[in-house]
Amino acid sequence: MFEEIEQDQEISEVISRELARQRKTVNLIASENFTPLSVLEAQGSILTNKYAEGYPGNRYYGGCACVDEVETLAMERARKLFQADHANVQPHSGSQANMAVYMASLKPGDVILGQRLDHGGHLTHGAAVNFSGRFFKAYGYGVSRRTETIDYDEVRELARKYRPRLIICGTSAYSRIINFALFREIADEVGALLMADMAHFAGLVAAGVYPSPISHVHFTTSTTHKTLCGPRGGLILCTGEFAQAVDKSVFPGIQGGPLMHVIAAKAICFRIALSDEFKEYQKRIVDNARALAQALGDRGFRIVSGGTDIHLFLVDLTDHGITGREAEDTLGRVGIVVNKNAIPYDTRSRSITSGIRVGTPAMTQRGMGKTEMERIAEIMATVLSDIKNEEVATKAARQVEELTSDFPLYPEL
Ligand code: DSN
Repeated sequence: MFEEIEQDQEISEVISRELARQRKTVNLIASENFTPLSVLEAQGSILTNKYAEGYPGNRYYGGCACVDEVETLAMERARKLFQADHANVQPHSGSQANMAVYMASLKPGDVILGQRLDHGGHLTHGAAVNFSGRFFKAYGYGVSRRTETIDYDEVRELARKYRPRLIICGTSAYSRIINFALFREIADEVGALLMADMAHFAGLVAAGVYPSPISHVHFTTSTTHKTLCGPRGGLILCTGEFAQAVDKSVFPGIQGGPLMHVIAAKAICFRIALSDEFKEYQKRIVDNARALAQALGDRGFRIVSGGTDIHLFLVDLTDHGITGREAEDTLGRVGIVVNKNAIPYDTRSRSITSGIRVGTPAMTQRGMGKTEMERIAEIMATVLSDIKNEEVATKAARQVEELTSDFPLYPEL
């Protein structure tokens, strides 16, 4: 139809360069992953052409028989995977999943209590710059200065003081297991509803290597592209009593037509996540995170809270006299990709920070194990201990290239 103009050299050239970048770099961004080809194919499929506002069997458009099957499969698989009463697979993102739960359970101006962003929480858990902090009266709990783990006494104290309608647990930069039962006890004491945001560790939950929040909370939200390694998107799980409210909140509350190509890709990812291979993969992610944290610790880097139970950890660079931004830039130049991240009680701004966040889902997906974690730690430590040394950087870049070439990425592409 548009044969001439369809050949978009500019964009295809950039995509090729991005594929080369992904192949050649050590990706330690904790929230990123390499999705299987079957997921990529579904996302690029003709399902993108279909409007399907509504839910299976109850749409506002004709011609929905096939997409109804797709969405029903995705919902069934999500429920089975996480042992949940109800699944809504339509949220376009984790942020929209959270918004939908808030709209289902709160009125504007209601009080919410979530983990502070600068203590490992998430923007949508009540940050002042986010809708969650603007539409609702948000209070934040943090981690203890001594242990750098959630201070449950503070959570209880704040809950008693502010009587939130909704308490939010779940994190994006916190490496320890969350005590969902204790959160529920606190929520029940003050008559609050409880939501867990498992966007980061959903894959670990699916594999049974992290406790499931499902039986403790009223709502669970997630993304599908982090440890779950599916398409970019969101997911809501809830108890039966909130099923209708959540569905109405997603559509027509905050979204229009669902992205059926993405929902198909979510269904594929949930099926993969039910497999034994996936469980093994999730275990290896955590083993690798522990190995990498240990190896960096052995080389003099302070790991926030002293280690990790999950797929990520924070490194405090204060003693090395460098900022998170400098570390991100320096490592980036040698092909190791991380993000600067605030550490608890950070004295630097969010755009500078005193730490970096390090995660292992992506490199574990490429087949790397403990030996490679040692090599990566050695390269990182050498580079970060001498950030201005060009010779060190050149040698490190060569080592990264050698390492990544041993673990081919998307050879079919
Ligand atoms: N941007 C995600 C992360 O990197 O953790 C959270 O939304």
